[in-house]
Amino acid sequence: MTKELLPLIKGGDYSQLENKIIEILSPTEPLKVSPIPPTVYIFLGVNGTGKTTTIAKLAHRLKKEGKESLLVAGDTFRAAAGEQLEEWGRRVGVDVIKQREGADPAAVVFDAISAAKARDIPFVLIDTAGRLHTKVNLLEELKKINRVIERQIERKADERLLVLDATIGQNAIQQARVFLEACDITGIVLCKYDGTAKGGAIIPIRKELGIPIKLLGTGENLEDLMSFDPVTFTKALFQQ
Ligand SMILES: Nc1nc2c(ncn2[C@@H]2O[C@H](COP(=O)(O)OP(=O)(O)OP(=O)(O)O)[C@@H](O)[C@H]2O)c(=O)[nH]1
Ligand SMILES: [Mg+2]
Repeated sequence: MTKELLPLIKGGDYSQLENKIIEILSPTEPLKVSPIPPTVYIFLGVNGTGKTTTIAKLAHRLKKEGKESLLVAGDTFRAAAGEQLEEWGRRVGVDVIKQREGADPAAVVFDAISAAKARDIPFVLIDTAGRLHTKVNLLEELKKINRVIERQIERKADERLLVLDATIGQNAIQQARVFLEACDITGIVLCKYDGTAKGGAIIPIRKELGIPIKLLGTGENLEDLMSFDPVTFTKALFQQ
């Protein structure tokens, strides 16, 4: 908890504390859409936070809005990762660009953006391998992927989303710092918000690093994705 909030907690002034937290978490920002297609989103984070599932949910949401997307299996590291994304692609009804296991993820991304341009697909959603924020070589790989994107669309990926698990504790800000440094994160997706964890760890991330929270993952199914609302989120923090 940040220094500013401590006296409010100690004093038991919860309504003021609630307002202060809402203020910290506001304003909300929707996902950016580029006027020059394709709009490119890349999903990053440590292992098992919900990156691949979130991509499927977002593709599903876009499809319901009548917008096509292309999924990119940028996780060439884990054997089953590409198949997992392909399976989601089948369920959502969108195409997946994938190469063999062990391929250079930057090359997969290059192919995918070229394909999206050629086929006029407005959204490209890039999955990446889960990586510990302490592994320098893996962070270097992310930088390379981002350079390829930047060369191909002549701007950075429109959203560089750090996917966090709501159960994350003290470690959250450190993780966010490292990914911010490596990829200039533009937003947070907080997954597994349907469990008991309330995700309070995102407060210092927003306050100290200024990274907005954009989406909440609320389950394992395609419909389980919500836009972030600071008031609802904060009120839930104070409920038993
Ligand atoms: N309850 C719940 N489970 C989720 C949510 N998002 C993802 N999961 C589950 O969490 C597990 C990991 O999700 P993935 O999407 O594979 O996570 P990932 O970040 O791609 O994992 P790696 O590729 O291994 O780094 C799966 O069992 C998902 O079903 C969520 O919002 N709520
Ligand atoms: Mg994954």
